[in-house]
Amino acid sequence: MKENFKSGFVAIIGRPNVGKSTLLNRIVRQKIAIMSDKAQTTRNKIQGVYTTEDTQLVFIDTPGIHKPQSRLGDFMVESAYSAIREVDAVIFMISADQKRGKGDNLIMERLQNCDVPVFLVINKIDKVHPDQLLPMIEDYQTCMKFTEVVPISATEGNNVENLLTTLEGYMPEGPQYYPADQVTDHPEYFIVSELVREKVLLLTREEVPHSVAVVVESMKRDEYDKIHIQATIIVERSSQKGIIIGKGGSMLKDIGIKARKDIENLLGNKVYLELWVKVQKNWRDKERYLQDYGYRE
Ligand code: GDP
Ligand code: K
Ligand code: MG
Repeated sequence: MKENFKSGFVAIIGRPNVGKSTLLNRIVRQKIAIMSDKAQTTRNKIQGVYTTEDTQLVFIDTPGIHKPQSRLGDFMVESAYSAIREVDAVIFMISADQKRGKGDNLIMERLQNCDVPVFLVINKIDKVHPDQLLPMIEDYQTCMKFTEVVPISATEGNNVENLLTTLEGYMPEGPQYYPADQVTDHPEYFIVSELVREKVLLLTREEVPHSVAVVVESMKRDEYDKIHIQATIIVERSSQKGIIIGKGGSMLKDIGIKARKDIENLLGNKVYLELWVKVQKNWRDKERYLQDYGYRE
Protein backbone atom coordinates (compact mmCIF):
# COMPACT_ATOMS: atom_id res chain seq x y z
CA MET A 1 0.00 0.00 0.00
CA LYS A 2 1.35 3.43 -0.99
CA GLU A 3 2.25 5.74 1.91
CA ASN A 4 -0.60 8.16 2.76
CA PHE A 5 -2.69 7.00 -0.18
CA LYS A 6 -6.40 7.66 0.24
CA SER A 7 -9.23 5.79 -1.43
CA GLY A 8 -12.89 5.10 -1.16
CA PHE A 9 -16.18 4.20 -2.79
CA VAL A 10 -18.68 6.90 -3.63
CA ALA A 11 -22.33 6.15 -4.45
CA ILE A 12 -24.17 8.55 -6.73
CA ILE A 13 -27.83 8.45 -5.81
CA GLY A 14 -30.77 10.51 -7.00
CA ARG A 15 -34.01 10.53 -8.90
CA PRO A 16 -33.97 9.41 -12.53
CA ASN A 17 -32.61 11.93 -15.04
CA VAL A 18 -30.90 14.28 -12.60
CA GLY A 19 -27.62 13.57 -14.40
CA LYS A 20 -25.87 10.81 -12.46
CA SER A 21 -24.54 9.01 -15.52
CA THR A 22 -23.53 12.29 -17.14
CA LEU A 23 -21.41 13.20 -14.13
CA LEU A 24 -19.83 9.77 -14.00
CA ASN A 25 -18.96 9.93 -17.67
CA ARG A 26 -17.43 13.36 -17.28
CA ILE A 27 -15.34 12.23 -14.34
CA VAL A 28 -13.89 9.21 -16.09
CA ARG A 29 -13.90 10.98 -19.48
CA GLN A 30 -15.13 7.91 -21.24
CA LYS A 31 -18.51 6.65 -22.10
CA ILE A 32 -19.18 3.89 -19.59
CA ALA A 33 -22.61 4.59 -18.14
CA ILE A 34 -25.29 5.05 -20.74
CA MET A 35 -27.06 8.38 -20.90
CA SER A 36 -30.57 9.04 -22.02
CA ASP A 37 -33.35 11.48 -21.38
CA LYS A 38 -35.62 8.59 -20.52
CA ALA A 39 -35.93 7.57 -16.93
CA GLN A 40 -34.40 4.41 -15.52
CA THR A 41 -31.93 3.63 -18.21
CA THR A 42 -29.25 2.60 -15.77
CA ARG A 43 -29.99 -0.90 -14.52
CA ASN A 44 -26.78 -2.04 -12.94
CA LYS A 45 -24.26 -0.52 -10.63
CA ILE A 46 -21.56 0.84 -12.86
CA GLN A 47 -18.26 1.80 -11.38
CA GLY A 48 -16.11 4.58 -12.64
CA VAL A 49 -12.62 4.96 -11.24
CA TYR A 50 -10.86 8.29 -10.83
CA THR A 51 -7.22 8.16 -9.82
CA THR A 52 -4.78 10.95 -8.95
CA GLU A 53 -1.26 10.92 -7.44
CA ASP A 54 -2.52 10.30 -3.92
CA THR A 55 -6.22 9.42 -4.10
CA GLN A 56 -8.54 6.97 -5.81
CA LEU A 57 -12.29 7.48 -5.96
CA VAL A 58 -14.42 4.55 -7.09
CA PHE A 59 -17.88 5.69 -8.17
CA ILE A 60 -21.03 3.65 -8.19
CA ASP A 61 -23.83 4.85 -10.40
CA THR A 62 -27.10 3.58 -8.98
CA PRO A 63 -30.36 2.91 -10.75
CA GLY A 64 -32.95 5.57 -10.06
CA ILE A 65 -35.16 5.36 -7.04
CA HIS A 66 -38.74 4.97 -8.12
CA LYS A 67 -41.85 3.00 -7.41
CA PRO A 68 -41.17 -0.61 -8.37
CA GLN A 69 -43.51 -1.91 -11.07
CA SER A 70 -42.11 -5.36 -11.58
CA ARG A 71 -39.48 -7.60 -10.09
CA LEU A 72 -36.89 -5.89 -12.20
CA GLY A 73 -38.08 -2.61 -10.67
CA ASP A 74 -37.71 -4.04 -7.17
CA PHE A 75 -34.23 -5.17 -7.98
CA MET A 76 -33.24 -1.74 -9.26
CA VAL A 77 -34.40 0.00 -6.10
CA GLU A 78 -32.76 -2.60 -3.87
CA SER A 79 -29.57 -2.26 -5.82
CA ALA A 80 -29.56 1.50 -5.27
CA TYR A 81 -30.05 1.16 -1.54
CA SER A 82 -27.57 -1.66 -1.12
CA ALA A 83 -24.98 0.61 -2.71
CA ILE A 84 -25.38 3.05 0.17
CA ARG A 85 -24.31 0.46 2.70
CA GLU A 86 -21.00 -0.35 1.03
CA VAL A 87 -19.53 3.08 0.47
CA ASP A 88 -17.34 5.76 2.05
CA ALA A 89 -19.39 8.71 0.82
CA VAL A 90 -22.69 9.38 -0.87
CA ILE A 91 -23.48 11.98 -3.49
CA PHE A 92 -27.17 12.81 -3.35
CA MET A 93 -27.81 14.46 -6.68
CA ILE A 94 -30.71 16.73 -7.47
CA SER A 95 -31.48 18.85 -10.47
CA ALA A 96 -31.51 22.65 -10.09
CA ASP A 97 -34.54 22.96 -12.37
CA GLN A 98 -36.73 20.51 -10.45
CA LYS A 99 -38.74 20.98 -7.28
CA ARG A 100 -38.13 18.67 -4.35
CA GLY A 101 -40.46 15.71 -4.77
CA LYS A 102 -41.57 12.52 -3.07
CA GLY A 103 -38.66 10.66 -4.58
CA ASP A 104 -36.18 13.09 -3.03
CA ASN A 105 -37.84 12.84 0.38
CA LEU A 106 -37.77 9.06 0.21
CA ILE A 107 -34.08 9.05 -0.56
CA MET A 108 -33.31 11.49 2.25
CA GLU A 109 -35.24 9.32 4.71
CA ARG A 110 -32.85 6.50 3.91
CA LEU A 111 -29.77 8.72 3.88
CA GLN A 112 -30.44 10.21 7.30
CA ASN A 113 -29.38 6.99 9.01
CA CYS A 114 -26.24 6.56 7.02
CA ASP A 115 -22.98 7.20 8.84
CA VAL A 116 -20.77 8.28 5.96
CA PRO A 117 -20.53 11.84 4.58
CA VAL A 118 -23.47 12.79 2.36
CA PHE A 119 -22.90 15.51 -0.24
CA LEU A 120 -25.79 17.39 -1.74
CA VAL A 121 -24.83 17.93 -5.36
CA ILE A 122 -27.08 20.30 -7.27
CA ASN A 123 -26.69 19.54 -10.95
CA LYS A 124 -27.79 21.43 -14.07
CA ILE A 125 -27.00 24.85 -12.64
CA ASP A 126 -26.63 25.98 -16.27
CA LYS A 127 -30.42 25.77 -16.50
CA VAL A 128 -31.33 28.20 -13.69
CA HIS A 129 -30.55 31.71 -12.45
CA PRO A 130 -27.94 31.66 -9.64
CA ASP A 131 -30.45 33.41 -7.30
CA GLN A 132 -32.56 30.25 -7.31
CA LEU A 133 -29.86 28.13 -5.71
CA LEU A 134 -29.79 29.50 -2.16
CA PRO A 135 -33.52 28.98 -1.42
CA MET A 136 -33.21 25.50 -2.87
CA ILE A 137 -30.23 24.65 -0.66
CA GLU A 138 -32.05 25.99 2.40
CA ASP A 139 -35.10 23.93 1.58
CA TYR A 140 -33.09 20.71 1.37
CA GLN A 141 -31.18 21.55 4.53
CA THR A 142 -34.45 21.58 6.46
CA CYS A 143 -34.78 17.87 5.59
CA MET A 144 -31.35 16.67 6.65
CA LYS A 145 -27.81 17.73 7.42
CA PHE A 146 -25.35 17.52 4.53
CA THR A 147 -21.57 17.30 4.86
CA GLU A 148 -21.20 19.81 2.03
CA VAL A 149 -23.34 21.29 -0.73
CA VAL A 150 -21.79 21.45 -4.20
CA PRO A 151 -23.59 23.02 -7.20
CA ILE A 152 -22.35 21.72 -10.56
CA SER A 153 -23.16 21.36 -14.21
CA ALA A 154 -22.25 17.88 -15.37
CA THR A 155 -22.68 18.72 -19.04
CA GLU A 156 -20.76 22.03 -18.92
CA GLY A 157 -18.25 20.78 -16.38
CA ASN A 158 -18.75 23.70 -13.99
CA ASN A 159 -17.37 23.01 -10.53
CA VAL A 160 -16.80 19.31 -11.18
CA GLU A 161 -13.09 19.66 -10.31
CA ASN A 162 -14.10 21.26 -7.04
CA LEU A 163 -16.46 18.40 -6.30
CA LEU A 164 -13.64 15.90 -6.83
CA THR A 165 -11.25 17.83 -4.57
CA THR A 166 -13.95 18.05 -1.91
CA LEU A 167 -14.60 14.30 -2.07
CA GLU A 168 -10.88 13.54 -1.95
CA GLY A 169 -10.68 15.42 1.34
CA TYR A 170 -13.13 13.00 2.96
CA MET A 171 -11.62 9.71 1.79
CA PRO A 172 -9.98 7.47 4.38
CA GLU A 173 -6.46 6.10 3.99
CA GLY A 174 -6.67 3.04 1.81
CA PRO A 175 -5.22 1.00 -1.00
CA GLN A 176 -5.29 1.77 -4.69
CA TYR A 177 -8.00 -0.71 -5.64
CA TYR A 178 -7.58 -0.43 -9.38
CA PRO A 179 -4.64 0.34 -11.72
CA ALA A 180 -4.41 4.06 -12.49
CA ASP A 181 -5.33 3.57 -16.15
CA GLN A 182 -8.45 1.55 -15.43
CA VAL A 183 -11.72 3.44 -15.49
CA THR A 184 -14.23 0.66 -14.98
CA ASP A 185 -14.22 -2.88 -13.61
CA HIS A 186 -17.16 -4.04 -15.64
CA PRO A 187 -16.52 -6.59 -18.31
CA GLU A 188 -16.54 -5.21 -21.82
CA TYR A 189 -19.48 -7.47 -22.60
CA PHE A 190 -21.69 -5.51 -20.26
CA ILE A 191 -20.60 -2.11 -21.52
CA VAL A 192 -21.09 -3.14 -25.12
CA SER A 193 -24.60 -4.40 -24.35
CA GLU A 194 -25.40 -1.11 -22.61
CA LEU A 195 -24.24 0.87 -25.64
CA VAL A 196 -26.50 -1.14 -27.93
CA ARG A 197 -29.43 -0.74 -25.53
CA GLU A 198 -28.81 3.00 -25.38
CA LYS A 199 -29.15 3.23 -29.17
CA VAL A 200 -32.36 1.20 -29.15
CA LEU A 201 -33.90 3.59 -26.61
CA LEU A 202 -32.55 6.62 -28.42
CA LEU A 203 -33.81 5.69 -31.88
CA THR A 204 -37.13 4.03 -31.06
CA ARG A 205 -38.19 6.69 -28.54
CA GLU A 206 -41.53 5.95 -26.83
CA GLU A 207 -42.38 2.95 -28.98
CA VAL A 208 -40.06 0.50 -27.29
CA PRO A 209 -40.19 0.89 -23.52
CA HIS A 210 -37.87 -0.50 -20.92
CA SER A 211 -38.86 -4.04 -21.74
CA VAL A 212 -35.72 -4.34 -23.79
CA ALA A 213 -32.55 -6.15 -22.87
CA VAL A 214 -29.39 -6.69 -24.85
CA VAL A 215 -27.19 -9.73 -24.49
CA VAL A 216 -23.76 -9.90 -26.05
CA GLU A 217 -23.39 -13.49 -27.22
CA SER A 218 -19.80 -13.36 -28.36
CA MET A 219 -16.85 -11.05 -28.90
CA LYS A 220 -13.93 -12.31 -30.95
CA ARG A 221 -10.83 -10.58 -32.29
CA ASP A 222 -9.76 -11.63 -35.81
CA GLU A 223 -6.25 -11.73 -37.27
CA TYR A 224 -6.56 -8.10 -38.44
CA ASP A 225 -7.43 -6.96 -34.91
CA LYS A 226 -11.03 -6.36 -35.89
CA ILE A 227 -13.53 -7.33 -33.21
CA HIS A 228 -16.56 -9.37 -34.21
CA ILE A 229 -19.51 -8.96 -31.88
CA GLN A 230 -22.80 -10.84 -31.89
CA ALA A 231 -25.56 -9.38 -29.78
CA THR A 232 -29.25 -10.11 -29.31
CA ILE A 233 -31.85 -7.48 -28.54
CA ILE A 234 -34.63 -9.03 -26.45
CA VAL A 235 -38.14 -7.58 -26.46
CA GLU A 236 -41.44 -8.68 -24.94
CA ARG A 237 -43.77 -8.43 -27.93
CA SER A 238 -43.47 -9.17 -31.62
CA SER A 239 -44.78 -5.67 -32.42
CA GLN A 240 -41.70 -4.31 -30.68
CA LYS A 241 -39.53 -6.64 -32.69
CA GLY A 242 -41.05 -5.14 -35.83
CA ILE A 243 -40.29 -1.61 -34.68
CA ILE A 244 -36.69 -2.43 -33.86
CA ILE A 245 -36.09 -4.09 -37.19
CA GLY A 246 -37.86 -1.31 -39.09
CA LYS A 247 -38.83 -1.08 -42.76
CA GLY A 248 -36.53 -3.37 -44.70
CA GLY A 249 -34.27 -3.59 -41.64
CA SER A 250 -33.54 0.14 -41.68
CA MET A 251 -33.98 0.71 -37.93
CA LEU A 252 -31.78 -2.20 -36.93
CA LYS A 253 -29.17 -0.92 -39.36
CA ASP A 254 -29.24 2.55 -37.76
CA ILE A 255 -28.96 1.05 -34.29
CA GLY A 256 -26.02 -1.02 -35.46
CA ILE A 257 -24.18 1.90 -37.08
CA LYS A 258 -24.55 4.16 -34.05
CA ALA A 259 -23.65 1.45 -31.53
CA ARG A 260 -20.65 0.34 -33.58
CA LYS A 261 -19.21 3.87 -33.57
CA ASP A 262 -19.38 4.08 -29.79
CA ILE A 263 -18.00 0.57 -29.34
CA GLU A 264 -15.09 1.34 -31.67
CA ASN A 265 -14.30 4.44 -29.61
CA LEU A 266 -14.48 2.44 -26.43
CA LEU A 267 -12.35 -0.48 -27.55
CA GLY A 268 -10.03 1.39 -29.91
CA ASN A 269 -10.51 -1.29 -32.56
CA LYS A 270 -12.52 -1.71 -35.72
CA VAL A 271 -15.73 -3.55 -34.93
CA TYR A 272 -18.06 -5.77 -36.91
CA LEU A 273 -21.39 -5.78 -35.09
CA GLU A 274 -24.04 -8.37 -35.82
CA LEU A 275 -27.43 -7.71 -34.21
CA TRP A 276 -30.32 -10.10 -33.73
CA VAL A 277 -33.80 -9.44 -32.33
CA LYS A 278 -35.67 -11.98 -30.22
CA VAL A 279 -39.10 -12.00 -28.54
CA GLN A 280 -39.19 -13.32 -24.99
CA LYS A 281 -42.57 -12.74 -23.32
CA ASN A 282 -42.62 -11.21 -19.84
CA TRP A 283 -38.92 -11.66 -19.30
CA ARG A 284 -38.95 -8.87 -16.74
CA ASP A 285 -41.06 -10.82 -14.30
CA LYS A 286 -39.09 -14.01 -14.51
CA GLU A 287 -36.44 -14.24 -11.91
CA ARG A 288 -34.32 -16.70 -13.83
CA TYR A 289 -34.18 -14.45 -16.85
CA LEU A 290 -32.89 -11.67 -14.67
CA GLN A 291 -30.10 -14.03 -13.75
CA ASP A 292 -29.46 -15.00 -17.35
CA TYR A 293 -29.26 -11.41 -18.43
CA GLY A 294 -26.92 -10.39 -15.69
CA TYR A 295 -29.22 -8.32 -13.52
CA ARG A 296 -28.36 -10.35 -10.44
CA GLU A 297 -25.00 -10.33 -8.76
P1 GDP B 1 -29.47 9.86 -14.71
O1 GDP B 1 -30.77 9.18 -14.95
O2 GDP B 1 -29.47 10.52 -13.37
O3 GDP B 1 -28.28 8.97 -14.89
O4 GDP B 1 -29.38 11.05 -15.77
P2 GDP B 1 -28.54 11.16 -17.13
O5 GDP B 1 -27.08 11.31 -16.84
O6 GDP B 1 -28.94 10.04 -18.03
O7 GDP B 1 -29.05 12.57 -17.68
C1 GDP B 1 -30.41 12.82 -17.98
C2 GDP B 1 -30.52 14.00 -18.93
O8 GDP B 1 -30.08 15.22 -18.29
C3 GDP B 1 -29.65 13.87 -20.18
O9 GDP B 1 -30.38 14.34 -21.27
C4 GDP B 1 -28.45 14.77 -19.89
O10 GDP B 1 -27.86 15.28 -21.04
C5 GDP B 1 -29.10 15.87 -19.07
N1 GDP B 1 -28.12 16.54 -18.17
C6 GDP B 1 -27.28 15.94 -17.31
N2 GDP B 1 -26.52 16.84 -16.66
C7 GDP B 1 -26.87 18.07 -17.12
C8 GDP B 1 -26.44 19.42 -16.84
O11 GDP B 1 -25.54 19.69 -16.03
N3 GDP B 1 -27.07 20.42 -17.51
C9 GDP B 1 -28.06 20.16 -18.43
N4 GDP B 1 -28.61 21.20 -19.04
N5 GDP B 1 -28.48 18.92 -18.72
C10 GDP B 1 -27.91 17.87 -18.09
K1 K C 1 -31.43 8.50 -17.46
MG1 MG D 1 -28.21 6.93 -15.34
